[in-house]
Amino acid sequence: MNFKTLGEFIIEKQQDFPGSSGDLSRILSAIRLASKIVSQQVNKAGLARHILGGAGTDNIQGEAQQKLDVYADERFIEALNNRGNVCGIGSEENDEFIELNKEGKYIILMDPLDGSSNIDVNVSVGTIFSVFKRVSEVGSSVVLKDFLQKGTEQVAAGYVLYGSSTMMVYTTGNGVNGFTYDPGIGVFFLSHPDMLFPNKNKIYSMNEGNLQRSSKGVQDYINYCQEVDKKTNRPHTGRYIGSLVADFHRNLIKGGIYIYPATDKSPKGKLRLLYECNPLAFLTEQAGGKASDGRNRIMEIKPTELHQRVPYFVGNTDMVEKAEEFIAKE
Ligand code: AHM
Ligand code: MG
Repeated sequence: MNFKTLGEFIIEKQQDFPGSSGDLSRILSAIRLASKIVSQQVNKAGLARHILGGAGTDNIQGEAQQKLDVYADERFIEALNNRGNVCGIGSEENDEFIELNKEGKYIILMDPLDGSSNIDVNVSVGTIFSVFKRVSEVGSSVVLKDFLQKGTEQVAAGYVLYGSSTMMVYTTGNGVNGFTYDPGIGVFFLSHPDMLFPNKNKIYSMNEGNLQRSSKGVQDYINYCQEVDKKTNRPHTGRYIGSLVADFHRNLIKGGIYIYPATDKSPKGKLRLLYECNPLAFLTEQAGGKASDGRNRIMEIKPTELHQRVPYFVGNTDMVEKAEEFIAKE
């Protein structure tokens, strides 16, 4: 077993940049702390009835019921606010961005609990986060353009997967590293150093219930995944949990592509560019993969609104390029 902890790893990496303010390290530590608190709640969700189901009602003791995604949102905001170096947070849970410390240099974009509809059925969920430097002046109020930066400007991104183990996987632009949580002692250990998509085109993940509602290119690509061809090791294996972090994490380890295309019901796709697609795109590129909207690199899309949606194709480079080929032909 590797006994390097996430805390040690963060400090070690900070030392690679002499003179660094340590702000980014403090942000990563805040995320680590909030994720431990959320992990504990996720694990007892089946017992703690007040965190299941819909928010907005009172429980039997007259306490306001709180959905776990609202709970997670609050814990991450509190933890990040406490470090004092974050000036604003955009979250999938909040309509508007939130201003924190005017003196802070960093912006956070996050989906505090992605796939939360899976909580009630005991399926893995995740937190996704992305860190940017503000573009407005330090000391002033944050403005929308601080949040609407291209994914290429990310300084760090990652996810926490609350699965059979809790894991935190992140990048600061120097590769991807994964840490597994030991709840007995409350510590994340480096378990997956230097993660890369394996050179195996193995899995495709899409909600195939949407196939008839998708474009011809997507339909043709899924047909291609299902075709029998010994030479290219097809058919690919179909796996879809419906929880983005879990689907993404499995594909990162085993090799695969995750697709959420535009459909006639959701013409811009379902997933959010800022909270879900950009952070996983940064991780993907750092792990040797590719992230696209079917035609363009995700990280080069200039966002125009906070909750913008985008079609998403992410995973092994070969597989994403093959999907793009079919889309280019439609
Ligand atoms: P959410 O942010 O409201 O939780 O929605 C995102 C989730 C992803 O985790 C998952 O991949 C996708 O929605 C599943 O959508 P669908 O049920 O349409 O397949
Ligand atoms: Mg989400």
